[in-house]
Amino acid sequence: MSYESLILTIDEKIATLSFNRPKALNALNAQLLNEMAGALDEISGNEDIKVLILTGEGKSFVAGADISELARLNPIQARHFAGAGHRVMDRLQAMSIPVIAAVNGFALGGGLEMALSCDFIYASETAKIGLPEINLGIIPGFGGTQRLARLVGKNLAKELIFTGKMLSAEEAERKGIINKVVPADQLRGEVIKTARIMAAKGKVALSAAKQSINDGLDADLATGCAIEINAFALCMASPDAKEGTTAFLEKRQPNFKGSLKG
Ligand code: CO8
Repeated sequence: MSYESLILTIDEKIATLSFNRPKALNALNAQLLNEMAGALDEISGNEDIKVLILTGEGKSFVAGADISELARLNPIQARHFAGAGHRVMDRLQAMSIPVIAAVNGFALGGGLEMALSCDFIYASETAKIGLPEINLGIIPGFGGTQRLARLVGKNLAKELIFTGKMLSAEEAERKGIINKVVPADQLRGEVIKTARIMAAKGKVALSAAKQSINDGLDADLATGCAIEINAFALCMASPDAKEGTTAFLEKRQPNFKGSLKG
């Protein structure tokens, strides 16, 4: 499929989806969200893809929802738009493969909410993140009040959302929002290095680990551990468990070929 507001490239089991509205700092409009839903379908349907990277063209990751569109919405339309955004964020979070946000510049409002829906964030030293919706008289509407509070705790989330202030990448790293900060010209290389490490693992195990962590965090510890036990058993049903343990015993590198499609 071809997209207007996105660029999708696939290279050695790693897909990169790049937001491509650089003149509007990749602001999320209805068309981009629609295309995103289609692109996530395309990526999910491609069994060869083992890792997804999200990034942005130009000096921004995503500077938020498109304010010129937002300004025209009545409450019913706003509900639809927020719903469409939530569906994309939920979809990203539920992808069976790891998703890395490579934040190359501004990740504000809906842009930070997009990054928070990924599995983790790497960023360039020049990146700036925040939830500045309060400055527009609104609140985060694509999951920010929920995902940021779950990631950093309610008090820091409240401070960031109530003030709308931007954090530098280094500050966000110190606060546990970003995993790694690198010079801008090294961001792509660092993200690819980590993506390649993960792409060499078994798809079933990656998916089971992701689902256990995500589902377990929304549950009490006993339920989370029960989720893990079942996910572990599922891994043993995959040929990858046999391959991984055999490769170790034979002192060779494993070659994982397990599929989520059975
Ligand atoms: N929407 C639309 N256009 C934007 C946006 C945006 N979010 N951000 C930047 N642009 C446009 C600018 O209008 C400008 O366009 P033009 O060249 O035609 O004037 C162009 O991008 C370049 O921007 P700037 O000239 O402002 O660039 P600067 O480097 O000076 O500033 C900033 C960069 C600081 C990022 C600044 O552009 C800014 O503050 N942008 C808005 C950030 C923001 O408030 N984001 C939150 C948006 S609201 C949101 O995300 C809600 C999500 C939930 C929605 C729920 C649905 C109901």
